[in-house]
Amino acid sequence: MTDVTVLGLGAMGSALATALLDGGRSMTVWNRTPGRAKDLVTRGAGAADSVAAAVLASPVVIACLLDHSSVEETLGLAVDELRGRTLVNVTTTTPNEARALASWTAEHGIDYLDGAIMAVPAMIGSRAGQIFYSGSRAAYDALLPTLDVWTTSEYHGEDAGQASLVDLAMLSGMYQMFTGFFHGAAMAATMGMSASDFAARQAPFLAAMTEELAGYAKVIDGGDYTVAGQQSLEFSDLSHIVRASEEQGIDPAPIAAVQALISREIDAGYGSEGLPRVVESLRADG
Ligand code: FVH
Repeated sequence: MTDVTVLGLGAMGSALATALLDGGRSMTVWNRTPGRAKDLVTRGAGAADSVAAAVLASPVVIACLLDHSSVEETLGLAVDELRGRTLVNVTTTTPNEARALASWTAEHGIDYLDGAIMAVPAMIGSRAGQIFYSGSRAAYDALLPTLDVWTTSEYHGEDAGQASLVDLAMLSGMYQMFTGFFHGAAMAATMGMSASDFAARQAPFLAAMTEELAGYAKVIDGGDYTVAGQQSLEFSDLSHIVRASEEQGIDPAPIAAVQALISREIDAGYGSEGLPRVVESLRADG
């Protein structure tokens, strides 16, 4: 028997396994395509040639595969062997996919903890990243010393979907920021400005604008978008940015999507209310 089993030795799975070995855990590993365990085996890990054998080797099984379907496919190969064990699934899934796995594992007597990794492989083994967890509180509490080997851990409740929800909500903000930069760089390029020159301007500006988020959050949590001192939706009309993008021959899609949310609230009669009211437009659409 070993302390933990790791299913999946891709870029992230390998980093997680390596950190656990560095942290003194004994380990059994499995990967769909053989041949990815060499370095880990050299360092003392056991390599199983089937999912079932890998699961039987440890009381705790960690799945770091590609997506929900790969997890379902892999776990389906060792349902009986998983019974009575703890499964920590750190594969990226949606909240409902995590909840479906929690239901499935409950039916099969498996203790389930879902994890969402807010880190790249290079950050594993340092305090630079975060991994959010949700699902079995007992499993989280029992495994925390092991989970902390990877990076900082944060528990978000018994609803197995919560960790993924926080993760994907934060990633949504990040990718929309990136897309805003890409759009701005495309506009600036039409005047001959390089993306690097644009980034040198945009990065400090965006960093400064993140100071606004706490104020917007306070209004949203308070639910009163008429609070004085806010930038109104009417003042936030962005149609001139949309037109400027089109005039320069750049697809305005990202900024047009923002303008559509603002226009929806203005058309509904809330033009004098604050910009954060866009949240209500999104909730209405949700
Ligand atoms: N890499 C990153 O920076 C991100 C950071 C945030 C979290 N993600 C998530 O971590 C999961 C694994 O990501 P990864 O980067 O390790 O991905 P790959 O290197 O492509 O490895 C994928 C492993 O999954 C195995 N696999 C794929 N499909 C199946 C399947 N149908 N059955 C069994 N295993 C499968 C694959 O095996 P193989 O291709 O070597 O045979 C790899 O072991 C992921 O959810 C990210 O969103 C990483």
